[in-house]
Amino acid sequence: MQDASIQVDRGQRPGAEQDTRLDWWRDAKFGLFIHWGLYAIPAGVWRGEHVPGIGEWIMLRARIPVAEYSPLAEQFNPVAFDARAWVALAKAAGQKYIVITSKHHDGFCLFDSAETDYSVARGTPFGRDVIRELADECRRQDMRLGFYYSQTQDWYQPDGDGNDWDYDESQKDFAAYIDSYVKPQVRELLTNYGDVALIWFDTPKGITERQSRELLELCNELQPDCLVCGRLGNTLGDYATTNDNTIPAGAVPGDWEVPATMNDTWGFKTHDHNWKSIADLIQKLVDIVSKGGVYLLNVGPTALGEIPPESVERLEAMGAWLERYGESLYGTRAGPVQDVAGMRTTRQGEVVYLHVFDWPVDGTLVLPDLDADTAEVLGGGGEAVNVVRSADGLRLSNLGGAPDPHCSVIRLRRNA
Ligand code: JFZ
Repeated sequence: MQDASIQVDRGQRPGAEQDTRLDWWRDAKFGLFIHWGLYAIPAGVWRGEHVPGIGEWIMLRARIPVAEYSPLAEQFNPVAFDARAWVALAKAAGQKYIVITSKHHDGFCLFDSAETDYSVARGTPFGRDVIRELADECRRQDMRLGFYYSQTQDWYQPDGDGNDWDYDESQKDFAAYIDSYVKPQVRELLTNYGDVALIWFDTPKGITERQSRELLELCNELQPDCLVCGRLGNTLGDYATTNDNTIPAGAVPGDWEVPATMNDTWGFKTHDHNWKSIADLIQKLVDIVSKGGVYLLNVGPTALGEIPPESVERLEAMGAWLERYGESLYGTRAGPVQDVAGMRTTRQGEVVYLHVFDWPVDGTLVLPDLDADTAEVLGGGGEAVNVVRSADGLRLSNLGGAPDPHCSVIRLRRNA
């Protein structure tokens, strides 16, 4: 049960725990996912009709022919795009890395590629290399940058996977698409933009073991420190991802990440207002980290290049919380107690952090299966907390009022 929501796409290498290339990512806990491309223009509406489902899939969901979808490029002019502001927002949110769609399933590229003119750099009035601007800005602001890259599905390339409304599947040469298009593009991404933190491959579908392995070897050859997400396929890659938006029921060993949305879409949609609350998002972050995972939280910028204000507000609130309580998450590992309702734990060496979602009105908590000599309410009034070992477990009292409306934190220590 606990492991059920980790996808089969997981990277499971023998000895992965010893692989120190992942250490920064294991400590980071929180990243920004950016889904941005031509789909931001229809934003979930085609020919006046709302197309249900995630926004970046509109081309497939509405079976839009390449001849009608690709001219969206001529309209793509995101004059409000500001790499400096995007990176600054991730910083303010307390996020330690950014992953952006360099090419999603629709095939449109956010980077300047010699392999195609179907890119923001060559095929739009905007004419700029978005990935270059972000990479430069990340370097300036000391932020790690990774690239989402759809290696199997490409609905624009005649030999790519997925588009059966323009192209005859039986005529496709998928191997040629991998060898003469995907590999050169991965080479470009790992050659032209400086240090790349990770490559986020996705939806492996029918990619063969050999094709996945050759892509992995290419990444390792070009940038040995670049991590490869488990959605490369065929159980290759450095770490696992859960099903989108799915948090495991309990602690899961190994290296894993939860990719997640703030509403119900990755790519921007005008119709999607189903925003998760700030409390929910903070508690999800705490929940994931307490189980040993990493949270990759998405924004879908508009066609103008603006991150929706609802997303900005949420990220800034999460950053404000992390500013105060970051020590209880960054660099920690899964906590010793997993099953107490409304509470989570993380561990850093001998220190245990107790996260309390619903602060007790009577200022008292009883915690089975926990042991400590001292307890300190982070950002609390500074009153000494009473710590008593009782038959029911560790009893904390004189906790005072809740320091935080979303999640308060108590630091537990044992005497040396
Ligand atoms: C994929 C993409 O198709 C989608 O557009 C988005 O980029 C998302 C982050 O990833 O969607 C998936 C992939 C895998 C699962 C679910 C949705 N899964 O394993 O459950």
